[in-house]
Amino acid sequence: MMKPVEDVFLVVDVQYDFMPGGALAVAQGDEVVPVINRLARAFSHVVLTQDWHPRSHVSFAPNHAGRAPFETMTLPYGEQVLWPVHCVQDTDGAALHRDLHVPHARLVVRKGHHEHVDSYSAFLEADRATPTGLAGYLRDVGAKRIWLAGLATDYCVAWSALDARAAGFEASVIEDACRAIDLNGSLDKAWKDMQAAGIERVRSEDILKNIDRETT
Ligand code: VGL
Ligand code: ZN
Repeated sequence: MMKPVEDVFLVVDVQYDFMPGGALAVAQGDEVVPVINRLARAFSHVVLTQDWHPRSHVSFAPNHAGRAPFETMTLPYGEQVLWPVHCVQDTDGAALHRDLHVPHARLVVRKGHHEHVDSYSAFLEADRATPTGLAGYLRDVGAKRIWLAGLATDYCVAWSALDARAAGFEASVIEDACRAIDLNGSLDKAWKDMQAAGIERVRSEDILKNIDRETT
């Protein structure tokens, strides 16, 4: 058997709807793309995620009469932010950015596909009970530390990092390879929660200083 690769780079939701001009635009979201491309060359094992909702998805504000985007609503599994319609399955907005170049990515995890449950996390849906299968996959391949980047820092990246820790992995978030939505203090809260969970906060140069010399 091949020696397991213990470090896995998890690239979260680098999709057009989260880019400037997209349906749920994250400010400067496009700036993560070249940083992630450089980082990806430092990792032999890369996993991508894609937010991937049916048009009838419970997280979409227009699917609730009288509700507006960015309001919150109580659902059977808890509080849910209502978002603009975004990342609808098989639409251009759900596609990965064409300048994302990670040819060696092994797995794309699509999440948020259940009509009645959202999933910020790449590991566990918002009911906090339904697994995506990613934890099992990562355990199976011998992963120990998950390095995270992408969009958005305070939602899908943070929830994925917290769930990586909860599943028993070490986790490091590469802050300059992420951008945030920052809704009602969500970014501050996300960093506090991540710090409390023992998630490491790093910068891309700390990873790249050892590698770029060899690969560029
Ligand atoms: C995300 C809100 C709704 C994200 C996805 O990728 O952070 N945020 N769906
Ligand atoms: Zn979504």
